Amino acid sequence: MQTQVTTPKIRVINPNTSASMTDLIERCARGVVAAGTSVDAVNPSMGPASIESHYDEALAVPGLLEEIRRGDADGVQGYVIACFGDPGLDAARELARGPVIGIAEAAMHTASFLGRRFSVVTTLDRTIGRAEDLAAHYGMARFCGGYHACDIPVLELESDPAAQQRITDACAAALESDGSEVIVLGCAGMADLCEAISKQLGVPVIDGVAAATVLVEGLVRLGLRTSDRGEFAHPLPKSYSGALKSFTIEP
Ligand code: 5HY
Repeated sequence: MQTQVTTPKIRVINPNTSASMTDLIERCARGVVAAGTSVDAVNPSMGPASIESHYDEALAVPGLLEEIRRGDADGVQGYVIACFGDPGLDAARELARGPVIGIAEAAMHTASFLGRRFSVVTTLDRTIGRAEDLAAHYGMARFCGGYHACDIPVLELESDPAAQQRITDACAAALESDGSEVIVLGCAGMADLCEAISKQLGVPVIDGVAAATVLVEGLVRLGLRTSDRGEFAHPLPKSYSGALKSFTIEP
């Protein structure tokens, strides 16, 4: 029997530095947790404005890890990494005291419970390789019928008045071409669209922010956290130098 935690304190980290996207993510996360769960969303002060390349992703990780350290100091019990590339997920698991879930892994696992096959609809074509690699890494590739881009850069999701329609059209085309039954939205910036698209297309549409938030809430309620044994044990004491000096792991 696990210890039940009655008031989970969850933090959703948007690893890009777009404060308006963080607000959207926080609204969506708050909309799905149980009464009594505290959830907030933050973004690092350093790093890329959006994440849509391997370069962006690598440079988003130090800021993300800084937020994990800050969260642990604030008494946060569980974390969501709210970017569909799940950047820094393994490192965050080593560092954080509580469980950490990425939105891609949460969305893909959730979709696999709801149909034989899901389709991923993401922003730019160049991010598809990362989604494919993650699906393979998570053992989810066999559930995935295809990966599709709607050709809208991350930061234009908010400003392009045609974005919702274009994403909906891409989802409809994906269901058709893949013979799939479920849609996974491939960007945290699409978090507010899943209900409308689901209503319009008549299939489950998964937003990873909502899925990861309720999954981590469940783990915290169960008193479960990342195992300290083996691969995800706390990083070994080590000094870091130069711009990364503050990342030194003290003995
Ligand atoms: C995301 N980029 O969820 C990803 C998604 C993408 O800044 N937040 C970002 O487009 O690959």
